[in-house]
Amino acid sequence: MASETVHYRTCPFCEATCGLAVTIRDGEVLAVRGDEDDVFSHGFLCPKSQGLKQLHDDPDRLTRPLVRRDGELREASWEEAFAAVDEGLSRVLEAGGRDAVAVYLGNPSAHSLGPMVYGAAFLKALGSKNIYSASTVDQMPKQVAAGLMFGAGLSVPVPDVDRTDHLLILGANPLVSNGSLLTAPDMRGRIRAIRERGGKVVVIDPRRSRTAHEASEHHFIRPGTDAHLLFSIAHVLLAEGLADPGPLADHALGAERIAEVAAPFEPEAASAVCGVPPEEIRRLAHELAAAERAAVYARIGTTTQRFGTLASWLVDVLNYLTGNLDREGGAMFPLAAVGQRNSAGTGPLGKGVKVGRWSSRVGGRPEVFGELPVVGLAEEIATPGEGQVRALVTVAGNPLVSTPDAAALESAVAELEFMVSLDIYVNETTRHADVILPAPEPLAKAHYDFALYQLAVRSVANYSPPILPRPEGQPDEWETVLRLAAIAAGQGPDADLEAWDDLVVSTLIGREVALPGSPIEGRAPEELLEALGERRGPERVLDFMLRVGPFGDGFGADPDGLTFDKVEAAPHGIDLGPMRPRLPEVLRTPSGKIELAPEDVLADVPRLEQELEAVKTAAGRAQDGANGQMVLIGRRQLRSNNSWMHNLPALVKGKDPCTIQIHPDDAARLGLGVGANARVSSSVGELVAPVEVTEDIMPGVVSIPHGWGHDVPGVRLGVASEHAGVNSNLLAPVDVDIPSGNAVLNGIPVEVTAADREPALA
Ligand SMILES: Nc1nc2c(c(=O)[nH]1)N[C@H]1C(S)=C(S)[C@@H](COP(=O)(O)OP(=O)(O)OC[C@H]3O[C@@H](n4cnc5c(=O)[nH]c(N)nc54)[C@H](O)[C@@H]3O)O[C@H]1N2
Ligand SMILES: Nc1nc2c(c(=O)[nH]1)N[C@H]1C(S)=C(S)[C@@H](COP(=O)(O)OP(=O)(O)OC[C@H]3O[C@@H](n4cnc5c(=O)[nH]c(N)nc54)[C@H](O)[C@@H]3O)O[C@H]1N2
Ligand code: SF4
Ligand SMILES: [Mo]
Repeated sequence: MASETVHYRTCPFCEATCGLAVTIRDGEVLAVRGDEDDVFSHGFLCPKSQGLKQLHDDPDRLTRPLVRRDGELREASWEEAFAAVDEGLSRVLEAGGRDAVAVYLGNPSAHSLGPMVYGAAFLKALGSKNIYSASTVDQMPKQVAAGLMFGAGLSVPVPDVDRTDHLLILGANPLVSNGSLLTAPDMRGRIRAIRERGGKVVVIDPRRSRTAHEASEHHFIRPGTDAHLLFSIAHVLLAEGLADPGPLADHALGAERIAEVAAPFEPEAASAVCGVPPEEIRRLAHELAAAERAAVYARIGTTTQRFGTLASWLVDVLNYLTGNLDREGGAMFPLAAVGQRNSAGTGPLGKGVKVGRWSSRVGGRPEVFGELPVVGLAEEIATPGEGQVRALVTVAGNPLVSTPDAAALESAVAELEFMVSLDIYVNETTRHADVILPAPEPLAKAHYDFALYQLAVRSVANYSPPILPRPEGQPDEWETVLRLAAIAAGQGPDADLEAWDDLVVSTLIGREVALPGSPIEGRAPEELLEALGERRGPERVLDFMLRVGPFGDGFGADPDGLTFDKVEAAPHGIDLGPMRPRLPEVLRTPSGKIELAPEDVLADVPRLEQELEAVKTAAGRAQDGANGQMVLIGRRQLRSNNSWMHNLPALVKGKDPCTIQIHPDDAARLGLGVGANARVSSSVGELVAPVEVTEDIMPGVVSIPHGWGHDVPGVRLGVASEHAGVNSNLLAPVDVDIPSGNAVLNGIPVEVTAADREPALA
């Protein structure tokens, strides 16, 4: 009998980066447990961790490429598949130019070394303006706000949950999501600990979420109105002389503008819009100011809404006004061992961030961090003319489920001349592809949380090697990404990938030696390349980045510093301590100061004020509508991961999670009984799903989880199709937060009727 071995690795399925112990025998996965010795998660894990085993066992997971022949996706060899990609992409590039090929990068590409380390090389080789990602249905407003204030898009202050006494949470449900833009395994334990040490946790959410149940206090808020509430809290702090940024004031510009723009947002006025009573707004402000150490934290409920950038900006304005920015127990800047913009070279002076350097062809939508808002993808495909998108490359993404007006995007995608997907399933999106290139399962890939450690409450380094072999002939994911780069560069399907890998490393080295303040500033690139030795692939890149990073050995500058060898030799990870104050060196702004009042953000205040005025003049909020119309929000579920872990039996067993949650008063008013079906319609679509009546949702609001709707023709997801649910993004019209172009996915006006009745006339 073959012997069992236990391997320690980081879970790749969400932002929490839990350490897992995986037991293997004979290529079979026997068990997945929490790693008690993991320096960060100490044994914590959630049900999704079992996805490592279930994904390994899933017969629908692709291991060989599929190529469309006579209209059917059929198995092919890797050579045939890459030849087909070369033929398809070259044809479109030749006829339509670089912009004719669009790319969509999905969420798992931020959890996977291949796309993270080599994705940029592919995008550069392609040279298309039509780059899209899940970021513009997610956190882009926070990146825009933080980028403009602090000088880098990932300079996002993170609540120091382990040392705070007061945590104000808006639009996040970390007990279910396990934290986002906040890498901290076991958020339940960390939130409980705040209360156990006498602190307070306050949740603002249109739904009494699991996190709200665990908190000291919860307030309902009308969807999409967080900027009003946050402005009003700022207003109270400033009007009552409670604002006290202390030594932060030396590092900031523009404080006087905040008092100006906050002036109209008196609690009575803001309350009429957001629904939080004025005396409660005052109390929230007073308690925030009085707390010894407090942090304001907001997530996706506040970014995927009409005023995402204003809300995201105001969160850090409050952290500043209360003196809690960059202070232990407040909102702090993490220090990652690898790849962090805000620790490369020296601050506080830097180039800062510019948005809108170019715009999309059809919608004139401004660029953000080198990409275009994904709400514009359908129109770029569907609208003829020069620069029309005729081919699409998806990498670890399912935009036909995850992005607004899903029906319009589907019709557009069906008309493409060519589509290739780097994915693991034939799902709602990839069923349209001409070629599917399967990525290896997570256990057959190396892992290092490059992106998420930049948002972690402790500095951690942890590398996981592959522990299972890849099927014969299957390239690693990073090799496939580089293969796509070579094809995009016109080198055909058989280019020498080693040369590409060398090029990527050499480019990084070249940039770093030219960077003032780098530990290797001015050194000879050849010498450094040689010092990296025989290693290749992402491990060599990681070695380089670790060594030039803030904890690195600097290629000799600090012999005790980190190298890849040291990190590899620590299977439970290396803990490098809690967050520490980083101002002003963390800044990379043109002024060298925190830019508290960026014009690009303030430009959206008049739009918010219009809403305030509209309510004052009793015209009512357009968004809430008249005639008992409701608004739609989403929700995440513990056993789900956006649109894609629904083919794993352990995660979908039990009762149907894809329900319409509605308050008992609304259900009674609309004649919706428990278990009945309701029809929900919006300006762009409609769907029918079972009703779940609950006091946990605010009257006037309905909630449907995103990521479902698997019963469409052509998908090859046996289990998920039996637990299909409905696609909530059929209801989301194309509507954006203006400064960031991020989609509005919460606060969508809808009409709800009993499904057995005729829908109201459109
Ligand atoms: N209404 C509504 N819509 C939303 C949201 C919401 O809250 N409400 N949330 C938004 C958010 S935050 C996000 S991040 C997006 C997610 O949007 P997407 O990133 O488009 O969708 P995912 O469901 O994450 O799809 C992941 C895809 O990656 C594939 N995959 C999984 N693992 C791997 C791998 O290792 N390699 C490769 N190559 N492929 C892999 C899966 O098969 C799947 O096709 O959805 C957004 N959409
Ligand atoms: N189990 C599980 N974990 C996940 C995911 C998953 O699908 N399943 N997805 C991962 C991804 S990609 C991400 S981005 C993160 C997201 O992580 P979180 O941001 O924590 O995500 P949610 O659980 O959707 O929490 C958002 C909350 O915002 C509330 N909300 C909706 N509209 C508004 C509003 O207008 N104002 C306010 N104040 N609140 C509002 C919702 O009711 C909900 O409780 O989770 C990640 N983790
Ligand atoms: S919380 Fe996230 S990282 Fe931890 S086990 Fe669950 S899915 Fe994996
Ligand atoms: Mo996300």
